[in-house]
Amino acid sequence: MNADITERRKETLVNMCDERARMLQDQFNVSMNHVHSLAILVSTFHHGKQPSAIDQKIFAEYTARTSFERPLMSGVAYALRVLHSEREEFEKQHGWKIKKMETEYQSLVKDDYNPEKLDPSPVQDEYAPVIFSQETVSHIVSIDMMSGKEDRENILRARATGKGVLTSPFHLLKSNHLGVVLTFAVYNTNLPPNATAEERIKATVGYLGASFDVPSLVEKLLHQLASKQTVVVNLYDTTNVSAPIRMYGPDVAGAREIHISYVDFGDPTRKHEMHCRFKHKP
Ligand code: WA2
Repeated sequence: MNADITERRKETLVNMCDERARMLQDQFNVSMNHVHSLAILVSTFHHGKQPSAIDQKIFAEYTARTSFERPLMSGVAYALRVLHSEREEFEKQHGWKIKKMETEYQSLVKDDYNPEKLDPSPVQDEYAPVIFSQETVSHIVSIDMMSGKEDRENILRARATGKGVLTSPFHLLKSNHLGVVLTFAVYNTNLPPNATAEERIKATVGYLGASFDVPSLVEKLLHQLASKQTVVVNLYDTTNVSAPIRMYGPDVAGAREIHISYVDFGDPTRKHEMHCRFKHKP
């Protein structure tokens, strides 16, 4: 009898956790597909048209009006690939300098954060300054995305693979939350699926990226399910099995009776898990 109740309770937890993990995964997947199609939009109407049909105003309007298609993204932006030999001309044309990303966590969350005050990017072989942004992430315009460790790794992996790639969780600019960035490379030709990494790198013209502010967007998603009184949900990046990173939820170290549901965010090099437990003992 008692065993029966325990068994049913366990089954309920499994179902609730799997449902939440699946919802998060599906919303991420549709958001990712839409970011991919934005990369193709920029390729077609910015790089594929002379003169370009996209400027900051059009990009901001289009991305705001289509934000419902990307429920898990807090903002999208486009960074252009600029070689060092092109830097001077690029800066003159845009009327601003390519800036270095400020990665000191404290300076990112302080209230007087102001991209105008950032230092110019030091000399590099190439840069990835943001030229178009959704209004929600306008603070990253003019920043060299290759000057941030996580963004840089994502850019290099995205352009070599042609796939959508995800960073590890890190502190996003102007946010006190952990987040992840999703990046798609934009190429100057329609590359075949079997193109080599060198062919891809050579054809790269820019990077379309989206930021996923994990705590606020997962909270919003789970809120829609009206069962927050019952179940405690945590999301972890478990790419490094011996050092999981808690991306969402309270510190529940040593909690018993948890159920683990796997979440696939579409980048096979990253692993994520949702851990669920009941709030109250039986
Ligand atoms: N977007 C928003 N906030 C951030 C961030 C980012 N990266 N990096 C740190 N905080 C334009 O991959 C190219 C977006 C990077 C794309």
